[in-house]
Amino acid sequence: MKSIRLSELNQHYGEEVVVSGFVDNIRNLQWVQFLVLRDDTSRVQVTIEKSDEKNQEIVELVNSLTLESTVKITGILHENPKVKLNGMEIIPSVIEVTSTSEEELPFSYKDLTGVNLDTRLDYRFIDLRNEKNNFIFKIQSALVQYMREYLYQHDFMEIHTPKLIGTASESGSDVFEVKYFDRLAYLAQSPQFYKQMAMASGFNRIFEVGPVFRAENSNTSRHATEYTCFDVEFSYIDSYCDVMKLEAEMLTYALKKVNQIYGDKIKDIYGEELVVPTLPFPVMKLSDVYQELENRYGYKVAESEKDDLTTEAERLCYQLAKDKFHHEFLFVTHYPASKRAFYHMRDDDGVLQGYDLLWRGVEITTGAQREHRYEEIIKNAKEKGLEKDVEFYLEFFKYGCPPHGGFGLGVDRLTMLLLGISSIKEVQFLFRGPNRIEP
Ligand code: AMO
Repeated sequence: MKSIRLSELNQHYGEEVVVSGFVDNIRNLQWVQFLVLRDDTSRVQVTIEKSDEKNQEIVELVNSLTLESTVKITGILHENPKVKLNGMEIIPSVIEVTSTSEEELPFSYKDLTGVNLDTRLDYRFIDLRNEKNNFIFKIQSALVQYMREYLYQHDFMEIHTPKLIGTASESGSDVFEVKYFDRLAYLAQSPQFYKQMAMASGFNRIFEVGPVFRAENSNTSRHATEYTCFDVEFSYIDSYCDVMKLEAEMLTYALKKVNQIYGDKIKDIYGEELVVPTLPFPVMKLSDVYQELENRYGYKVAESEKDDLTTEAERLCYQLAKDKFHHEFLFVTHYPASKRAFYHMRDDDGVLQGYDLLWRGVEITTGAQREHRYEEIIKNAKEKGLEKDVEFYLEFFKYGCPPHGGFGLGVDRLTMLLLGISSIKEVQFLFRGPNRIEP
């Protein structure tokens, strides 16, 4: 017999069932033993009458069983309203130990107060047994599932681009080198060039969800050296506004779905209200953002810093978005071209055709219409002194390439903001940062 998932037990009252999971708790009383079994979906009580002759073997086994061992249990499932845990219990006929846990865990994962984050990350597999931590990944999975679903519905296809690359993809400085036989290779900082290559290949509408690598020595709460990027690229757009529109619609679709399924749980477990955004998302020019931040909140920065959003300005943008637009998202446009990647298109007046998207005061996306005209892209690359490094990329534009654009959305940051978790370390399955590449 196959094990039944614990959340599905309520369809099997009165039947013999087989269940498998971790030993979550044992209460050994004078006349009875209660064992609580846990799988990834729920928990169930297993009740063993000590006085029953035929239970002697099971009683002895439970006497020596350690918490967090795994077991497979066969028994009859009874509906029993007196049992606090889901109103049911299993009366076992067989308990088979499938793995034995050591008695002392490195820490008690059920109550993590006071447990050092580094210790938790060292034993992440224990830390993730905590219900709240485990749940992060269910929600992240749903979020990505529904973003994908939106794109599939709009005729996008998923591609997989290489992560081992011969030349640095965006800028030389933030790239990890790897030894590649008798030469050097690099870990891709972004699928940027390859998603644009897909446009030159006539693919028209693509996306990719994959790892990207950044050799940034920054120890902030929202930077990792490896993270998951949700990258989208599509052709025959008229302007970067088409890109912003698609992204806003995709996010709204996914957040609405996640809210339907998990909204209450997110509020219960993380205390965070999921506000499904309204369309369209508000848009502001960078210079107007600084003007409003000064007018409304007295926030001033030196002119020389106004070519990008400072971390504090980003943070204040949450307040601004709420006060001005009753929204949590804000698109910021009109960044100076000098500060942005060479592949972003500029209009005839040199205005950059790209944007950042902020949610709850944190940048989650960079997007743009790309420069697809061969002469122009060469000019832009030369201006940044990159024409040699990106020679292979420039070829993509020589033989016809549709106008196109796209964006890259940080999945880890998105998860963090959705659940109101303050550090990226807690939402990555395994955090990677300047001081951590283990386990
Ligand atoms: P960008 O470099 O802005 O753009 O990255 C896109 C998004 O990825 C997230 N992000 C990070 N998340 C965690 N740790 C980091 N170190 C980190 N760096 C960035 C952010 C960011 O908005 N090629 C362009 C995208 C495009 O134009 O399509 C790019 O990679 O959420």
